[in-house]
Amino acid sequence: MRPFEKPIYVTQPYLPDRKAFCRGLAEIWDNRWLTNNGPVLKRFTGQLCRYFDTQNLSLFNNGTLALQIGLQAMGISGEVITTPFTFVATTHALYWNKIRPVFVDIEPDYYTLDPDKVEAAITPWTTAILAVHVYGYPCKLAVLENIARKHNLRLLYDAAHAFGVTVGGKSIAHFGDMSMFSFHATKLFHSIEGGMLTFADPGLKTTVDFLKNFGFKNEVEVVMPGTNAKMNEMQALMGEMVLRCMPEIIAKRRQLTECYRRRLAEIPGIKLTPTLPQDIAYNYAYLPIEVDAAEFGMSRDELYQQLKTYNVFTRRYFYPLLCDFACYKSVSLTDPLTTARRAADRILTLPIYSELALDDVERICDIVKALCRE
Ligand code: T4K
Repeated sequence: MRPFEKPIYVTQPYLPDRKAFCRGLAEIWDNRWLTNNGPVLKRFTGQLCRYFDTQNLSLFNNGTLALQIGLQAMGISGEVITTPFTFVATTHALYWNKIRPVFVDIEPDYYTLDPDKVEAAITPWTTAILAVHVYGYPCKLAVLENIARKHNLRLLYDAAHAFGVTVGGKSIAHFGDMSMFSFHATKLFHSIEGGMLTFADPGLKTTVDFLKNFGFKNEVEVVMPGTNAKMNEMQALMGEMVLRCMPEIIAKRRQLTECYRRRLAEIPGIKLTPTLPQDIAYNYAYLPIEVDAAEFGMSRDELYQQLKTYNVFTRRYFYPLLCDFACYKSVSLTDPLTTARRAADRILTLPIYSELALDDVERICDIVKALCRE
């Protein structure tokens, strides 16, 4: 097998037509309005309100600050039950709010928070659950909702990966008290950098909007110690141009995913996630596979290294577990996190992005197959 001529990364940002983007830039030049709630941002916000069928949303310069501000706006404190199997920003957002993360295990099919473990981890200090729709796979929404209601906890979702996902025909943004979406360049939907909060309580809008703009109510009144987390006009322009292409982006990713799943199913030691329930419209954000070293004949880490020699740059999202990072090692664990550890040691996320050719996917699968030493 020959290596790829050019590197194949785990992802590449979708780029809209350059001429069309330049026309949009010309409009920004003409406006001479670059940030601070400019006309493009207002237009983009309106488009997202229609896309998500809600007025209860606010845009940010990135997802991490959106989550930090969301937690602050909701007044979350004490302990929050969360997953260790996610990107580090999920827990950072808790820490920046002086909230103690309580890591509990994930379920083995889609790697989202295990509701059975959540209930056991509730203490008198627990105020909320922060679950992650990891890889865009919806959490166990109804069960988490019931637990949250029963114990009077707030329910927040890190939906960084879940743009475009619907459950029962309803956007994933409509579940729980609040959801955060990341619009980072590596996401299937992006605005270069960016983020969004959606929330059930319309009363939160004023607070989150104050918090992202220094707490300014008007030129002379600052009503809370806010920060600067505003989305600018260039980000909003990229966002609105990518938004128009979402149906094609998702359709292409679906095609690539189907090809991967068909080809990888025949390789011993490669485990794919189960087919999603019918009521979920997935966004094909990531392509995680589990590598069983004994069956495949090579560990996940060996496969990751071997693929690099073919110019294929996969990622071990999410390894190490957050609780194993130096800055979170002191967090005491009450759960052995068995499934999360297993996932962190075995999962590899394969390249997926809309410009990836089907032939390239076939070739990546050929390489994986050739590396298998069952
Ligand atoms: N919660 C969750 C669950 C998240 O996954 C994230 C972010 C957040 C919260 C926080 O949201 P943001 O504040 O970021 O909006 C990337 C992203 O930077 C990060 O946004 C993302 N999750 C995370 C899963 O992945 P890295 O360190 O893996 O990115 P990097 O630079 O290694 O990029 C990955 C690959 O993408 C590169 O190998 C090449 C390709 N790439 C990347 C960029 C930036 C390009 O081809 N072009 C590009 O412009 O974190």
